[in-house]
Amino acid sequence: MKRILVTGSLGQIGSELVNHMRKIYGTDNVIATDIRRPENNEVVLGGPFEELDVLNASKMAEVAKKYDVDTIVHLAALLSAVAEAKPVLAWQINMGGLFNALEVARELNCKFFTPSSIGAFGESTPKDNTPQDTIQRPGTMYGVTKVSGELLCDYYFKKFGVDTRGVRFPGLISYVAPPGGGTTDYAVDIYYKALQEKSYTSFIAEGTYMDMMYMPDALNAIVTLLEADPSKLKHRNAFNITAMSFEPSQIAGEIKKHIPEFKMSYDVDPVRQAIANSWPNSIDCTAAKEEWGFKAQYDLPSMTKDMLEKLKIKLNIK
Ligand code: AKB
Repeated sequence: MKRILVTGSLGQIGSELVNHMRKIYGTDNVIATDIRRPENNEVVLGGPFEELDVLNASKMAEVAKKYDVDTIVHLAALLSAVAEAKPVLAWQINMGGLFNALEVARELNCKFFTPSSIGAFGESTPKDNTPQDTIQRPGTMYGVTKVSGELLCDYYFKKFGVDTRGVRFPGLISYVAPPGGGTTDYAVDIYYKALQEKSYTSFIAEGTYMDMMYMPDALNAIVTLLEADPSKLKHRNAFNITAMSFEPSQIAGEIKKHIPEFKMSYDVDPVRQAIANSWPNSIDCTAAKEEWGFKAQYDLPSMTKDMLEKLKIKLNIK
């Protein structure tokens, strides 16, 4: 990879991936794009940045040509809860943006990465140790766009030879940028509230298991998969990956080890709870391990320790 175009660079993943890739591939070789251009933002100021709405196909092609990119990381998408509230917009952005990005990749012969999600599974999917290849009949618009996206990326690989690769991300936890509109967001919010208020009201019910991953492991996974030897990839779109599976009282228990006065209560949001109920409890990532050496470093205790340390600094809490 010489030059990488990233869409949705100011979202939860992009805010960290762009800096991570700029360190690996060189500042000028990672072109960050987003629909907005905030002032005093590290991603905007730290290297090449272009304002880009992913629904503007000609502008996307123009930017890709201007920088002579050979890789596209397409991140711009609506998350599950927002997509359920705005299903038409979610279809337009998640599918329209992906289609435009794939077309640019086809025209310019680019390597391509886009994330799928545990949201690509549904009620009829086996819940525990969910296999790589299994039933995918999601009941949410987010899930519909994620399964369709996986199929579209496979199609572009088979039909046009575009080197498409993807993972099914679990809930991603980070202290840099908030996720904004997902079902797994409680597992990020809880750390902020634990430090700021010593209490948290969870919108996800006790006993609801979902897969999760700390952002450093997610960033490594993207780069490792993009660098993987294509001859080893039996699957492409998209690999199950996970680092841990927990339910709300377990993350609360882990936080209590650092903040003993921390209190957890519940006020369940029926929409997000229904989405969570339709997702796996835990997924099997054997294919990712075998085909490109996926490995996660962080578990719940080590992630919690790091999150609390980093957030204390960010929030200026003594
Ligand atoms: C969401 O909750 O929507 C995302 C996801 C698991 O895809 N974090």
